[in-house]
Amino acid sequence: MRDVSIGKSEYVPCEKMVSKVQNFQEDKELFRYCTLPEILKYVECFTGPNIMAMHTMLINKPPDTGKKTSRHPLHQDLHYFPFRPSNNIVCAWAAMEHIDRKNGCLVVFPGTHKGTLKPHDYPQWDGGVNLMFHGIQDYDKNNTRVYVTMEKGDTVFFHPLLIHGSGRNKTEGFRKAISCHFAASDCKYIDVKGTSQEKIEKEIVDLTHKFYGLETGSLKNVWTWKGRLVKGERISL
Ligand SMILES: O=C(O)CCC(=O)C(=O)O
Repeated sequence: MRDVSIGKSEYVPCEKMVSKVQNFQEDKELFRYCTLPEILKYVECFTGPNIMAMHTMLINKPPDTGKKTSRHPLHQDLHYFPFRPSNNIVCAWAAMEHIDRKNGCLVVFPGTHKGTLKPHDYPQWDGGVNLMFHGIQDYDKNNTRVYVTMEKGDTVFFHPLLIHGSGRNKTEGFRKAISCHFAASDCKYIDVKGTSQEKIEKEIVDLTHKFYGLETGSLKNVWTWKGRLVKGERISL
């Protein structure tokens, strides 16, 4: 993915052009992150012994160009997932360098994982919004915010209903993090038709066709294709 602020410029393969690598399940070295025993021992507390790596990301948040497009709007990751229960899904997000408010750390609303999935849409930001960066409009503005300062290698594990996002990168460097969303392999797929996830289903199905040439037809088929077993037995995902 490229930041929307440089989306139309000529592509030169370098760090500056790639703001995010998604779906690295076929990259041996990057995917090693999702199999590390140091990570899986905590993941297992949420998923139990049968673990699928469902969604992988290497995030290279670029220096903000002044348009504030490096921000990630407040959202709940469950918005993108067609499987449940949410309590058996967890994200492991690891800092690849020192990360604080200057280079756009995670910001989280503690306790919001006990709520429900809220409607998401593209925020109305003047400078533009990155592809698939849906956000929540009706969050409680009085909620406590925690800015998660982290050192290289620090990892946070969080629930897919937790409201979170990240701020602008005000430095000249590229803020790097790696993450994987894990789920218990006996989670069940749900049909998102008629729910607040219907719009993101169409967007993801269309992008999967555009980028990978795959005719998936549903969010369920996208995730069946992306998911990889990392421990135990593959049951229903
Ligand atoms: O790394 C970030 O800045 C936030 C990433 C995130 O929340 C996401 O991709 O869901």
